[in-house]
Amino acid sequence: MVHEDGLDMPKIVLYNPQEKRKIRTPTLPLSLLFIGSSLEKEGYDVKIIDARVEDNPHKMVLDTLDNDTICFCISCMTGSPILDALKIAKIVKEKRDIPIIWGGFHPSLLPEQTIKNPYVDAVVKGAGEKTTIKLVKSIESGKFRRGIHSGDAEINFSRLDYGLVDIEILGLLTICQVEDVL
Ligand code: B12
Repeated sequence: MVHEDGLDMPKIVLYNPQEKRKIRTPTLPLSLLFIGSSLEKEGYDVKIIDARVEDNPHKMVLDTLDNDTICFCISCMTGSPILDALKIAKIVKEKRDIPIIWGGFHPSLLPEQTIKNPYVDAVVKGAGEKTTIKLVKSIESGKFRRGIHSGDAEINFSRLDYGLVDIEILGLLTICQVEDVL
């Protein structure tokens, strides 16, 4: 995207990770559409890659990353998406050393655990439309701070059954466990 003054707008790539099982009925990646829409309104060039439905999402990411890309954002649920999310985060870091921002249900549930991973530069805990803009602006001004950032609002955890059980007993992947797989 080219701005009216002729300069390329900073690009932000948003990624929805792949699940182990193939989804039968694709749904819209609502979380990223919300985040992407608010970034686009601020003038950023937003690319959403939904790995649940693409044949070769990692190649798409590599083809999309360029010198205008200032950060990579991942939305992640608990479970197998974490594995793909960490793989792509590693691939991105190896190609370009840009901040990787994680948000969505899993990072919001376990922010302290999530931020310990070297492929996580920032965790947004909760709703992210305004917070992502603040983070992106801090990257542009060189004031980006690694760590956990409170989102615009708490996510409604009232029906969040997985948050109430021990996920290790369930055998689900956690960010720290997956680190060893890579
Ligand atoms: C609607 C819904 C669905 C729909 C999806 C429709 C669609 N088009 O996407 C359907 C029925 C298909 C579905 C399926 C599943 N769902 Co569902 N779903 C929901 C529900 C009710 C709302 C989610 C939603 O779309 N919210 C609206 C969006 C805009 O909000 P959001 O996702 O929270 O995103 C905001 C923040 O999280 C944050 N954010 C999100 N991503 C990112 C990324 C970055 C970088 C940043 C900064 C911020 C950020 O900012 C966003 C905007 O404010 C939630 C429960 C709830 N209370 O929210 C469960 C929920 C998300 N689902 C859940 C699960 C488990 C699943 C399934 C795995 C179920 C299954 N066994 O198949 C599948 C997975 C599908 C997939 N991978 O996409 C769990 C996740 C638990 C967890 N710990 O991760 C939840 C929390 C339900 C629950 N109580 O257990 N789901």
